[in-house]
Amino acid sequence: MSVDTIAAIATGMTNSGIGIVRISGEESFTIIDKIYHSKSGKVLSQMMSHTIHYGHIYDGEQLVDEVMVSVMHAPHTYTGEDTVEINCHGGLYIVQKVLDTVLKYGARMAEPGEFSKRAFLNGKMDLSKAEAVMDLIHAKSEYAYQNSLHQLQGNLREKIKTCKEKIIYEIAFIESALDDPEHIDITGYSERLQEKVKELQMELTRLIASFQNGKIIKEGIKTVILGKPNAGKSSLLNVLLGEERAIVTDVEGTTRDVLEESVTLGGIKLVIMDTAGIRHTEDVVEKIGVEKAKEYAREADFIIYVVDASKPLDDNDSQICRLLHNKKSLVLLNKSDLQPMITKEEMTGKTGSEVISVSVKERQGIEEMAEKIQDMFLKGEINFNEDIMITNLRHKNLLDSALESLNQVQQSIENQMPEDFYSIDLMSAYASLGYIIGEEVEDDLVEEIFHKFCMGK
Ligand SMILES: Nc1nc2c(ncn2[C@@H]2O[C@H](COP(=O)(O)OP(=O)(O)OP(=O)(O)O)[C@@H](O)[C@H]2O)c(=O)[nH]1
Ligand SMILES: [Mg+2]
Repeated sequence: MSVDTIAAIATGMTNSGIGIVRISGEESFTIIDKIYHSKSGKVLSQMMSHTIHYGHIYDGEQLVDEVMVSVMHAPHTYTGEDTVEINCHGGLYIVQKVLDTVLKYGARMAEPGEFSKRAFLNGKMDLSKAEAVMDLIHAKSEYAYQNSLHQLQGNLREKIKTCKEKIIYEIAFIESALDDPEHIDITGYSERLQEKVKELQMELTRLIASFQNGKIIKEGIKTVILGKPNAGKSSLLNVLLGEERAIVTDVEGTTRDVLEESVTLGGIKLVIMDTAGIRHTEDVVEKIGVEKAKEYAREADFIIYVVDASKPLDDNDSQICRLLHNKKSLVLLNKSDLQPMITKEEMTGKTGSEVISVSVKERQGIEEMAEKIQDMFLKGEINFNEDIMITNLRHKNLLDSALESLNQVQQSIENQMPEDFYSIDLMSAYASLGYIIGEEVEDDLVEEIFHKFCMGK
């Protein structure tokens, strides 16, 4: 393991009130002592752990910045190593200057995620926790935030560990029974094992099933707004975003391209796409827009079909209805502030979807829409304190293979195979689960996971 001292900018890459340069490793204090000066002549390496000190950073004779420096001694730090954090003025240029100074006096530039990788390697957190840190940073909705926060507290790890303990107990039993048949009686064992494996299978199946919610919570729902020209699609996008993102006019065919934005609605993230109004047209540019809209609709997780309820339905609507086929969708009967020409029943009949009446212009019905979407996508109530949700594809794949191995165990029991067959598959289920929390993970996987981290984390 490399024990050199690393440094990076831990705050964002924009100008802000303060910026933080983080240093971790054995040389952290040697480096800070060379560049930190205070009027009282403090030497930071002599200071108590978890204290913060006012002073200046110098590169030789040259003043770099006025700073506050946090001093944290190993092992009670994020990385488990000696750590120094320099809080400087938040201009990007200044923060970079401070970092350059730290590098000049002996630190090495950290790779993305290297602080967290060290935390993992020093046993400060397991792999699922490290991944939760990353998810937490990227969380864009309340649900995503809550879920990663709970994963960070280790509830996934606890669950996996319990499953692993149950498995290893059985493996140990089989092995010792085979070693010592005179003292350990194995008759009737396979029935007992069958029950225990069944419980584990149920447990894993539940976790795997949570991935659907988990994925939606983390990545958002790919949502396409469809409708005829002038139905109010772009107006809807703007209302959801709370800003005039898309051009809205009463000219049919205003939107030509696909506009993509993320919004959070009722705690769920929607990656929402406003499209060109669908109609038959000879206009070359508009035609391309209409084709694009259809293409995006085919790839969507969810379609919001906006209908101008003040106008009768026509052939173009029939075309849109065909695009809704086999898709999760919601129909908005828009412009409910005007005289209606279409009823809810009519639309339900045509689309088989839920229909709600709204007026985007007067912001009526948007709440109801948010609630509907939540009902449609999140199965049941989510209780973050009790439920564990899988949001990470790597975890899901490993759970799948653990479950597959347990299915094999059941198969072997049914086929009345000898006991040592059971332990082979139990062992691979055990290993798959271990990979989730980062036991027995090859170095390159660790490398790959931590590379997804931000700089300075
Ligand atoms: N009365 C009324 N007018 C609305 C409502 N929603 C949108 N409009 C108006 O309908 C017109 C068209 O709105 P847009 O949002 O541009 O419609 P669009 O579906 O994006 O149209 P294209 O981009 O041309 O496909 C604008 O004049 C809006 O102000 C509503 O709820 N009530
Ligand atoms: Mg539009």
